[in-house]
Parts: sequence; C-alpha cells; structure tokens
Amino acid sequence: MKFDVITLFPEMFSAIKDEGIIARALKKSIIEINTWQLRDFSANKYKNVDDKPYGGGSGMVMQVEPIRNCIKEIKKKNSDTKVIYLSPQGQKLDQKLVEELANFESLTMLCGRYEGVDERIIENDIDYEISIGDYVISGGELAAMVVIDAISRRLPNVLGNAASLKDSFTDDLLDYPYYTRPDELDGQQVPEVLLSGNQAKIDAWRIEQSLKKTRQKRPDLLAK
Ligand code: 4F9
Repeated sequence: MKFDVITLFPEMFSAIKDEGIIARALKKSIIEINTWQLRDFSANKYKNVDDKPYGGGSGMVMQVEPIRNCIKEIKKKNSDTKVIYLSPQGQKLDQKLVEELANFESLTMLCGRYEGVDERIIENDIDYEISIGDYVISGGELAAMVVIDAISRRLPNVLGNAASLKDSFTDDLLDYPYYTRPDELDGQQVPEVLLSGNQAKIDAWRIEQSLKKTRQKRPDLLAK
C-alpha cells in the first residue's frame, strides 16, 4: 500500500513513521508513506497556498491550484490513486470503510488547514471525504494518521500474528476482557474459567463477554 500525503506539516508524520507498528511496516516495505509539502506547489514567491474567502468572514481558504497541481504530480506515478480529503463534513470512518480502503494499491491523503479547501476541490478532485468523528481538530494531519494506521494494521504481515483478524469491531462486537498475571491482586481475581485450561469453555466465555460488553457499552452496534 502506498500513501501519498499532501500537507503543510510533513514533519508531523514522524509520529507514526518513526515508531511502532507503522514504522515496522515501512521497514518491511509493506507500506510506503510519501509526504508532499503543499507550499512547493504554490505559484507565488511567498509560497502562499491560502486566501480570503469570497463573501467575507473570518479565516482563510486553501486555494485550488496548488492542491490540484500536487495531485496531478502524484498521479503521474500513481494514475489510479484514490484521493481522500479529511474533514468533519466527510463520511464517518468505521472498520467497514477501513476494509474497503485497504483494498486499494494507492491512497492520497489531502490534509486541510484553516477553514478548509475551496469547494471546487471537493467537487472535482476528491474520491472520498472522510471524518474521524464529530469534532474539529486543528487540521487533517492527525485524521490522516488515524486512517493510515487503521488501514496499515489490516495489511498482511504487518502484525506479527493473526491478532489483526480478530480485533474488536471486525465482527461488529466489542472485544472481550483481557487479564494477565498476577491472578489475584488486592482481592481482585482473574475469572476462574481463564485459568481452567479448557479452551472450548474459554472461547464460549469470551463470546458471551463480548456480547455482554457490547450490550452494556454500545447497544447501537447490536442494532446494526
Ligand atoms: C478531519 C475532523 C477529519 C474530523 C480537519 C479540522 C477533521 C478536521 N475528521 N478538523 N480539520
């Protein structure tokens, strides 16, 4: 999977590139992350990429041309890349959308700043507009990293074992509870069944716990 990221803050992506599971996937060449400094595509000598909104009001708007030129450059090498714009107005990210996106060979992430991008970009240059939740953050970068992480961990050989295939949400249920040593702490006991060695009983208990937890914390998932 190849990720191309259009951003004014490429250094932010060291947060996922330098450490952890994404760093390992990069090292193993299972994924590739290329950042593109949008300012490099500015036509003016001050490297501006934003301007005041027509109709007035506060804030600035990211202009069409630098973004469109950057996408054009990315498409020279990845003609079939899907372009994702991260915004609170987008389709809400969930595991189903993650699985859909994981099927593509190449994804381009457009990270907005200020009040967002000129609407003509959304109308003409974007394949997916995606939100990671109903709140505003300071720009699309953190949202893009969430999407990259969620997709990357689903790819073959990124996680060391089969864990990724049975994560919370892959079957619309929350995960069952986990315990590790010691088996007793300040009077709190690990559920006996987990120490029984009876795997069939343990599996049944875990399914039961998943259902119970989902019913308690996220009944909306069961309604689906
Ligand atoms: C992007 C919020 C995706 C939620 C981008 C300000 C954003 C966002 N999901 N907020 N810029």
